[in-house]
Parts: sequence; structure tokens; C-alpha cells
Amino acid sequence: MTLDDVIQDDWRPEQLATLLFVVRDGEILLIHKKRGLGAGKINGPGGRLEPGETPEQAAVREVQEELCVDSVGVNMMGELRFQFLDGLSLFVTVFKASGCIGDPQETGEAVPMWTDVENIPYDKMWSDDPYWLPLVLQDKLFRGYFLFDDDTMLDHRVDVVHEL
Ligand code: 6U4
Repeated sequence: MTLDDVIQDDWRPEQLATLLFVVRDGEILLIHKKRGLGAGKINGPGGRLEPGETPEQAAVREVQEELCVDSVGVNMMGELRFQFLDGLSLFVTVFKASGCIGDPQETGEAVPMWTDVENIPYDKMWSDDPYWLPLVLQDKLFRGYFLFDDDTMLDHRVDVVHEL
């Protein structure tokens, strides 16, 4: 398995998931993830699609479930393909929201963390995040391709694109 396999048109993800970043007044809404894939890491809220959902519907639902707030001004920013050597493959649609209604609450899944956009704790996040999260903040659209062995990123490519 190489990164080229992930970039090929015939690559098929086993799971579809989302990430959504609320960015407001110079702060980004991150979570300390309590369970699931990436438990213990800092990430954006998100999770897998349920049957019949669009990625945007899933992203908004996950933010509601994990943090008890409703996202507003939601835009699609990017697509990420993750291939793990153990066979797991994941396609993640990334969204940005301009705000949220309500105060984020801790739930069984996540602890909310409003974070200064200049101080994103990349050392506590997935190792691919520094390659594309800055593009979310810069309002650039992107496609990313990543090869992982468990927690270790083996190879990566990120393209800035004009449309998704
Ligand atoms: P459910 O509702 O159970 O699907 P959750 O358990 O959070 O939610 P899970 O464990 O399948 O979902 O993990 C998928 C989440 O992890 C998505 O939000 C995407 C995120 N994720 C997985 N690999 C990632 C990576 N390399 N970099 C990153 N986020 C990643 O930033």
C-alpha cells in the first residue's frame, strides 16, 4: 500500500465521516475527544455518517451531539482520504462554520475547548492536521491524502483546489 493507491480514482473508503470547525472572533472550537477513533487527542467535533445523511447533516448533528450547540454559516472546505495499513479507510468531509448557537457543553464524547487560532495545539492532534487545518482558517479549499500506520503518518499530499 502506498500513497498512490489512496490518490487513485478507484480508491474506495470503508467509512464516511465529518469534521466541523466553528471559527468565530479569532477562536476555533476544538474538542478533547473522550472516545472513538482518536480518543485522547484534540480534534474538531465530528463522526461517521448515519444512513441517508448528507455529510453536512452529519457534521451538524455530530456537533449537536458532542457539544450541544447548533452550527450556523456552515461551508464545505475540504475532503480528506485516510488509508490505514490495517485496512481501515476513511473519507472525511471538512466543514467550517461561522458561529454556533448556545454555549458548548461537555458530553460523554467530548470536552469543548475554545482555542486562539494562533495557538492551535498541533502536538496533541492527529499528525495530518498541520497540513490542512491552516487552509480551513485561510478559507482555501483542499483535498488531502494520507497513509497511516496506526497513529503514525507515513506519507501525505495536500492539494489546494478551486472546487470540491
Ligand atoms: P461516531 O458517531 O461513533 O461515528 P466517532 O466515534 O467520533 O463518532 P469515529 O470514532 O469513527 O467517530 O472517528 C471518526 C472521527 O475521527 C471523524 O470525526 C474524523 C476523525 N478522524 C479520524 N482520523 C483522523 C485524522 N487522521 N485526522 C483528523 N481527524 C481524524 O483530523
